[in-house]
Amino acid sequence: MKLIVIGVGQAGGRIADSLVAFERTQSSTFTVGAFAFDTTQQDLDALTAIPDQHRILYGQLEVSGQGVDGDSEQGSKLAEANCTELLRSLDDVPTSQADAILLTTSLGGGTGSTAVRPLTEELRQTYDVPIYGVGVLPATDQSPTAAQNSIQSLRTLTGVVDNLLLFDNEAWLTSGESIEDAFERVNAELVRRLGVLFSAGEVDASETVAESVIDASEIINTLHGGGVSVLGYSSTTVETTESNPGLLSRLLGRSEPEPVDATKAISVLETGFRKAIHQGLTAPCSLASTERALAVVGGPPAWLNRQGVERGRQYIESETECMEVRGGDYPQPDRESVEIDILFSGVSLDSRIDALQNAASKSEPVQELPESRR
Ligand SMILES: Nc1nc2c(ncn2[C@@H]2O[C@H](COP(=O)(O)OP(=O)(O)OP(=O)(O)O)[C@@H](O)[C@H]2O)c(=O)[nH]1
Ligand SMILES: [Mg+2]
Repeated sequence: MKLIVIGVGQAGGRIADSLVAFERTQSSTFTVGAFAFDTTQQDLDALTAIPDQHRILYGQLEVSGQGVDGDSEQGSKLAEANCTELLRSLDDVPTSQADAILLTTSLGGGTGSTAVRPLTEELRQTYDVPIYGVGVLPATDQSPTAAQNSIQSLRTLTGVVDNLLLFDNEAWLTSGESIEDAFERVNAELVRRLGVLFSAGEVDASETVAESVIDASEIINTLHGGGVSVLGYSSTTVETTESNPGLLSRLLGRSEPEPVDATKAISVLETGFRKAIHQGLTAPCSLASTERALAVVGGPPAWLNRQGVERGRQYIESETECMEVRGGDYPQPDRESVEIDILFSGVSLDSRIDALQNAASKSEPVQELPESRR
């Protein structure tokens, strides 16, 4: 699936930047352009993968490149005033190739979380592809302002973007780690899940033995219907041995992988699906509320056993009670692990919203999130 990726604010910019860096490790490309918009100069300067000319500072007259420090009112004003100009920068990439636009941001800051709505509204004037958000929830005890901003932006953004993929810092940050190390680690976790999903749709089917390759429309159909989504993931190292090449293979200059014992492959896949569902979610949620799901099974082709993949799909159905579960392969002949990446779309997040609402109430009151958006 080809994407235009726009990271807004510090967390958003870093996630977009890491996604571009991840793409460079894959055999297929899935971005047609990547951008970072921010009110903080230092945070734009710290990015490494997004080209300089696509890192754009705004609001410098008002905040001198220092950011809005969580002030959502100011963030919102700056975004409203600058979004048309910011989006002009998209003119130098082949936007017509994009299947969707991805806006990444934290939900607890003042810049990114308030820019997504005006950017989305402006983008809709020109593009008719779906616009997805990736939003990072703050740790509960981080600050009442972050909690308040996140409740507010969740409420706004779920009604604005076509789907909001959530990542919850509370579930991923651990104590004893410097905050910079922690962010780098958790961003890598999020980006791996996003990257596998989007690059799986870009494998060239003619070059692989994949029986079912995912295309952009399947990702779009899974995300269709709005609401919030989470991603589950697991990775299992597997043996990859190459047999002595036969005559044809030698003539063609390639060696064939040795067949993998079916029972072993099925077992790896079954365990992988279980882990992806129960240990690897980007945000805790009630899986029983899943409306649609999509599983990508990546790894050396010999390990992508049909029966194992089908059992995994059935397992998702039984855990989510969702009957709309799509699946596809992501053959990666050079890898030594089997990766399972599952998108759960239309989930509800009850207990996290309650915790953030409690934390937010320690400062000024915010409007409650309507039941339908929980
Ligand atoms: N997962 C993750 N969270 C981050 C990262 N950087 C900041 N955060 C979290 O994001 C929230 C703060 O949002 P930022 O993205 O820093 O804010 P901003 O959009 O730049 O807005 P201002 O700084 O207020 O102008 C807090 O909850 C942080 O813990 C990151 O790289 N990864
Ligand atoms: Mg910032």
